[in-house]
Amino acid sequence: MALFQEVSKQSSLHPKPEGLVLQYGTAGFRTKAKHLDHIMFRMGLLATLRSKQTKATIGVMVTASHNPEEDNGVKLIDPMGEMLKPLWESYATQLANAEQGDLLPTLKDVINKEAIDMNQEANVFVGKDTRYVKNCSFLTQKNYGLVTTPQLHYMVCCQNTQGKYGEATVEGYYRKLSKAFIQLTKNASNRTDDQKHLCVDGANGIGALKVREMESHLQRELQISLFNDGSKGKLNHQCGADFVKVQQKPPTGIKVSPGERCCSFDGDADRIVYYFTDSDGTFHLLDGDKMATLISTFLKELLTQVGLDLKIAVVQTAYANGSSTHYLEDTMKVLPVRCTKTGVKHLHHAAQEFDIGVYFEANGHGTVLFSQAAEEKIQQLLEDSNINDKQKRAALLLQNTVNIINQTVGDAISDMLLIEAILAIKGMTVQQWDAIYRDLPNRQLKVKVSDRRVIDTTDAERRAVSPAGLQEAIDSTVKKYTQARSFVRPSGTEDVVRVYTEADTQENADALAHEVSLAVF
Ligand code: NG1
Ligand code: ZN
Repeated sequence: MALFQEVSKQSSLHPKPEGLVLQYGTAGFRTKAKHLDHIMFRMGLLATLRSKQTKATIGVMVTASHNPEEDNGVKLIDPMGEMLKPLWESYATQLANAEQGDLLPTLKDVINKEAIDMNQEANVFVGKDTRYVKNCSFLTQKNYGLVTTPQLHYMVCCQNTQGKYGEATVEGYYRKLSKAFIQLTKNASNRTDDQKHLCVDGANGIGALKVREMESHLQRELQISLFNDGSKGKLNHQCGADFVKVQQKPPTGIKVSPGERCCSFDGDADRIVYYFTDSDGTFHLLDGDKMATLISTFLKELLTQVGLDLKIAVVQTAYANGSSTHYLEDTMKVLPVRCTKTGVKHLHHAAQEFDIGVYFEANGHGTVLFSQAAEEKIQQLLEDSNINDKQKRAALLLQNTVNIINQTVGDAISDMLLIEAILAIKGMTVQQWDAIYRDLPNRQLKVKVSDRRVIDTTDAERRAVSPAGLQEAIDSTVKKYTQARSFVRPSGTEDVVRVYTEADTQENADALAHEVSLAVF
């Protein structure tokens, strides 16, 4: 078939470096950009097949998120804007690692297994963050150019739901979110300019460009001072959400006064963390756990006000600060609080089991999912002429909250607008939000080992089952400390083992992390 001959010819222009083996991990393929030419080409092919098979639009996002500027990556987005189905992740890995001569048989194998009709039309949306891409030859279909990862997820979902979720354009995205934001903030009385002001660290990435684009839609209800906007600094270097979360300090390149409310995006703007520094110089981080707490509290209060019996839950990972889990389970009683493996797809999946599922990784990646039934009940309530004014106001707040949220994936811009709106409506300062509970001091470390895959875990990654003796060593070390907890797991995106610890003091969390690292090594 001429088509296959053409594929074979084109693919030889994008040769796979000999011996290079890559895996489609939690966030697609990610490695040094110079090794990705063949991957980009092959993922273009796979996206086309996935589109033919699902008879829907598929997304291809070129990004390496919070990784250093030299890295790049690519991931596919499934029809509802969600992560690629696991079986197709394995096809992606097979295709990526096929030697030149095996490429066509591997493609044909996927076509046969999935009974793909090759005459079916394919539709692929492509987007990229600000990283340099040497070869764009695979970008043959609808190319959105520079977009944040969540914007592309959003547009894929809009396209496949015939516009029910919104318009499949970046402008449409700004209009939907900003309209909801303006509606929500109308419920906040007498906001001062200080309350409307927010410092944003754009990580020198795509989020900075997109926040600038969006600003005019916000009618000065949010006034942003943008730092690390990409004009000088390097992407993610000493800045961005990952740096702030892991280093527990403000990014470089940001000038703020004590107490000022700040947030940092990551390189592709699907994560966000908040923070401030108080007058004695102490740094306060408000991470994904604090956001999940604020959002779930807000939603629970609204549900109580309207009298809707919807089941709300919070989904976290092992990295969630113990204080947050304790607060949610024991004080707030948002039940249940679920713990899943690291990686958004696991959290997303667990959150889908509830009427309202609030999911956040501690690192600031998260969103809220509303079941169709939940959205319908909110809509019915708004149409109900028997509800009183207070209920009506709460129902409208719920509806606009649904509209401000990007339910396809964690989204720094959408989460920022939601948090800003909640703080405004509740008349809450960032300090009051921070004081809801106090984080246990914690530490995250990376350990380089010769083969990280020898570590296997269970119980949502909270316990190691191999190598033999490792978990026992961790348990006996943890016992020496107060309020302590620790786990280790192989990273899905870097060639390292991650160590996490919590304890009563920072010194103890650090000392425990050091001891556990030695046990891993
Ligand atoms: P790994 O490298 O598997 O720990 C990291 C983050 C995840 C997730 C992915 C995808 C931590 C500890 N891990 O995964 O939460 O965001 O990257 O980007 O933050
Ligand atoms: Zn990211």
